[in-house]
Amino acid sequence: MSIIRHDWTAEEISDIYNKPLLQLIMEAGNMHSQYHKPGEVQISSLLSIKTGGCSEDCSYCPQAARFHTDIKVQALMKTDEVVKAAENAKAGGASRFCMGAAWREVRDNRDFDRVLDMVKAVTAMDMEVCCTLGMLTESQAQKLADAGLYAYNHNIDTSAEHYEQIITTRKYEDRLNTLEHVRNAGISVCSGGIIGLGETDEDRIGMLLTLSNLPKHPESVPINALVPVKGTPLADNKRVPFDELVRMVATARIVMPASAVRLSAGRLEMSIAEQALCFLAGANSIFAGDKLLTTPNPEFNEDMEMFRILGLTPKAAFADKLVMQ
Ligand code: SAM
Ligand code: DTB
Ligand code: SF4
Repeated sequence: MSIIRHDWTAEEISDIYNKPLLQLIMEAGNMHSQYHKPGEVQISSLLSIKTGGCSEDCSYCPQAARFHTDIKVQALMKTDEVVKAAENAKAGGASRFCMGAAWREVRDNRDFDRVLDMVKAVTAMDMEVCCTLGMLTESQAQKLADAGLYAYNHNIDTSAEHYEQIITTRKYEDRLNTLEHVRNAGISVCSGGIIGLGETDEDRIGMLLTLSNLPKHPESVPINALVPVKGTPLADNKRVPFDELVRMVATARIVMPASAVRLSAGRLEMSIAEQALCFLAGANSIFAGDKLLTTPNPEFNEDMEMFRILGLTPKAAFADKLVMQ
C-alpha cells in the first residue's frame, strides 16, 4: 500500500495534475483500488433545511441575500419534515444524509437546538449524518458531536490566493479554524471546493495542497463544478470542461488516497461516459436526488440507470469508519 502523505509540494501536485489525461486516470484508478472497492459509490442525499437569506457574499452562491436570484427563501424546516426526507433518502439507497443551512455561522439559539434534534433523529436511523451550517465554534462542534453528528461539510472552495476574489465577508483562515474545531470534536471532516470560479490551474493545485497537507486528510473531499446561477456575480462563467473535472478528481484521489472523493455539483451537464471517467479516476460518491440544495441535479432514476449500466454498487453507511487518513 502506498503511504498517506501530508508533506506534498505544489510542484509534485502540479506534476500529477498535468499528466496526460489517460495516464492520470490510470494512476489514480490504481491508487483507488489500493484503498477502496472499485465500483462502490456512496449515494448521499442533500437537503436544504434553511434556504436563502445568507449574509455572506460568496459570489457563486444563489443563497446570498445580497444577490437577486430566483430561489425561494425558507426558514428552518421542522424536525419531522426532515426525518421524512431522510426516510425517503434511505429507501432510495442513500447511506449519508446531508443537511445544509444558508447560515454564515451557527448561533447558539433555538434554531441550533432544533438542528441538534434533527441530527439525533436521523442518526437513530443508522445513516451517516452530515451537516453544513457555516462557521462553528469549538463548543458548537462539540454539541453536534454529542448529538451524534457523523460528518461536517465546510469547503475551502479554492486556493488561499484566489479566495478574496470570491468571498470578502470572511477569511480563508476562518474556514480552516472551523475545520480544526470539527476535527477536534471527533467529527469526520468533509471539505473540498469548486472549480469554474475563474481560478487558474495553480489555484486548483493550491486548494489540493491545503487539503492534502492538513494534519489529517478530510475523510471526504467534494469536488464541485460551478453551477452558474442567474443573479450571482459568476452567472456568466463558462461551464467547466469535463476533462478538467476528471483531472481534479484524479489528483485529489492520488494525494488523498484514503478519502472519499465526491463528484458533487455539476453532474447534470455530464454524460454517463464522462461521469464514468470520474469513477475510474477515483470518485466514489455522488449526491443523488433531483435537487442539490437549490439547483437541479440528475433525476434519481437516471442515476440508478447509470449505476446499472456501469455496474456500480451503493456503499453502505460507516464503511470507512476504521480507515486511517
Ligand atoms: N452556508 C454553509 C457554508 O457556506 O459552508 C453551507 C451551505 S453552502 C451552499 C455549501 C457549499 O456549496 C459551498 O461551500 C460551496 O462549495 C457549494 N456551492 C454553493 N453554491 C454553489 C454553486 N453555485 N455551484 C457549485 N457549488 C456551490
Ligand atoms: C458540497 O461540496 N456540495 C454540496 C454540499 N457540499 C453541501 C452543495 C452544492 C450546492 C450547489 C448549489 C445549490 O444547489 O445551491
Ligand atoms: Fe451563505 Fe454558504 Fe452560500 Fe456562502 S455558500 S452565501 S455562506 S449559504
